[in-house]
This record gives sequence, C-alpha cells and structure tokens, in this order.
Amino acid sequence: MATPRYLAITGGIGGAKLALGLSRILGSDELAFIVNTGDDFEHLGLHISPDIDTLVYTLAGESNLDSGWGRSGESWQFMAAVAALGGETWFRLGDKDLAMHVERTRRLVEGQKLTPVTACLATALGVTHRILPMSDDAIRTVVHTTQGDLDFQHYFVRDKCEPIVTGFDFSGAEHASLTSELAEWLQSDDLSGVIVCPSNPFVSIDPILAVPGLREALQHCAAPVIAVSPIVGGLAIRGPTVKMMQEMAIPPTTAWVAGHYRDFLQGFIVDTLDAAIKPDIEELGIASHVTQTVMQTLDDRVHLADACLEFIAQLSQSQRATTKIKE
Ligand code: FO1
Repeated sequence: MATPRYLAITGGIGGAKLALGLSRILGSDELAFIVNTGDDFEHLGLHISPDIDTLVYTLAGESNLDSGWGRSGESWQFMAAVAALGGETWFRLGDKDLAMHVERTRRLVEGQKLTPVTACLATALGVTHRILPMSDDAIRTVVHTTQGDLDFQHYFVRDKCEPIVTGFDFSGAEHASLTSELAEWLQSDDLSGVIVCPSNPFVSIDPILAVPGLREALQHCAAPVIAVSPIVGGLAIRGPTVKMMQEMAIPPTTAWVAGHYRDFLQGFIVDTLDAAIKPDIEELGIASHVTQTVMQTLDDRVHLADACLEFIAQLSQSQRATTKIKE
C-alpha cells in the first residue's frame, strides 16, 4: 500500500507549534510543510526568511522558547557591534542565527533556489521533514496602513504592529510560480490530507494562497483540506490577527476565518471554548470538530496533531461514502 502523505500549510510561531506535533506522529516521507515567505526581506545585506527559520529551529529542537523566534542559547555580540557602529538594530539578529542568514544569502547569491537551500540548511540542523517555501520567487507582504504602505517587517517588528491596517498586498505574487517540489506534493495520488495550521490568515496564510495555482490546487484536491482556527474565544492566541480584523471592520470570530477559506475547506477545528459556534461553521457547508487547540506543552501539540489526522480520516470516510451513494 502507498504511504499516505500530508501537507501542512504554516506561517511562523503559531503554525510551528502544530507543525512540531505533526512531525512527532508522521515520518518524513509522510509529511511536508508549505511555509510563508511573504515575511522574507533583505536586511543588513542578508536574506532573512523568518517563518522558514522558525520552523527549522522548532523541528531541530533549537528554537528560542521565550521569544518564539530565533535560536536557543543565543548570544548578541554581532548586534552590539552593529549598534556601536551606529547601524540598524531594530531587527535583532543573534550570533548563531546570523550564521543561517549568511549561509542562506551566500547560496542564493551563487544562484541556488530557496527550496534546495532551505533543504540543505534544515538537513544540516538534523531536520528530516521537507520544508517547502511557498515559492522560489520573491513575494513580499506589503501592509497598507493609514500612515501609508509598509514592508511587512517594518510594520511588524520596527513599528510593533501599531499602525492602523487597511489591507494587504503580496507584491510579486502575480509573476511567481509554484515550485516543482510543491506541485509534486500537491498533485500526489497519495495525498491524504492538507492541514492549514493556526496561523494569521492575512499575513501568514493569504500570501501562500496568493501563489498562482496554489489556491486552485486546494480547491481541486481529492483529499480533505482542514484548518485549525487561529482564534479562540474572540482572541488570537498570539500576534495581531484580532487587532487587524478590528481595524479592517471584520468580525473577530472563528466563523469568519472558516468563511475566509470556504472555497477550499472541508473541515474546521475550533477550540472547546468556541463549541457553540459549530452550527455557524456547518451553515457554511464546512464540517467542524471541537477540541483543545491552545498548545502550551508538547503533549498539547501532539494531541492537536492527532485530532487533525482523525478528523481528516473521518472526512475521507464520509467523502468515500458520498461518492459510493452517488455511484
Ligand atoms: N521579531 C521581533 O519581534 N523582533 C525581532 O527583532 C525579530 C528578529 C528576528 C530575527 C530573525 C528571525 O527569523 C525572526 C525574527 N523576528 C523578530 C520574528 C519575525 O520577524 C516575526 O515573528 C515573523 O516574521 C512573523 O511570523
């Protein structure tokens, strides 16, 4: 029998928690990750890929558990030296983390693509699962605010998400392509399910969906596509999702997120705190499942990963039953 394959779509810190849980129950031939690169930018002459690095460090057991980004056991001599020279220090690069950016940049400048570069760097840190950038082409998230357009990291880190958001753009997306590795996973006959991790819909998942062909691939995917709500009880677990929704006059609810993905979603997982909104999700034609989605411990991550796989199995079974009835 063929090995079942799963794809998990993720942004940075929130998504990486579920990604770690999934990686504990699925082998490297069974699971790959599609990662947002809309947050990538050039800084101090280096190519920084924050969401890729968050996932690599998390899977390698090297993530900084306090900040959620960067490496554990970090030192900051490089930043101190940059500050002493009057350089830019708003985006903090630790000494060990710096090695990642230098090595990635060196390989990209040589002409290698981001997908193989990521694979080499992740493998070097002991990560066996495939980490697939959403594209090898540059796509950059631009945040429209009442103060004008801002590059994502300027909005997020330098300006601490304070400017009032009016919308987003994914510059370069229209000319970007799916990589052959990603297309191969998406089109695989063995694809058993796709999981959209609990990441910010606007700046983590939407940039991925903006890659031409990706949203369509999910719409036509034979396997169930499910998502885990990034909102629990009207609050984002972490980050500015709810603030962005309020500023854009969007109801900050879990049901809104399900509706946002409704063109390709078969199932939506909500937290036990939001059990009452199950009928609202089902009214959208999306099946729902209630479980604990807040992930504080490794056990929580594995529990949610297990729940995702069980929900996918249930959805495939009912899909098969419906097809049989139709036949
Ligand atoms: N986030 C911060 O809030 N402050 C930083 O100085 C910072 C530095 C940084 C360096 C490398 C890296 O990979 C990520 C870093 N992040 C930092 C996190 C990151 O910019 C955001 O969390 C993501 O882009 C949002 O997913």
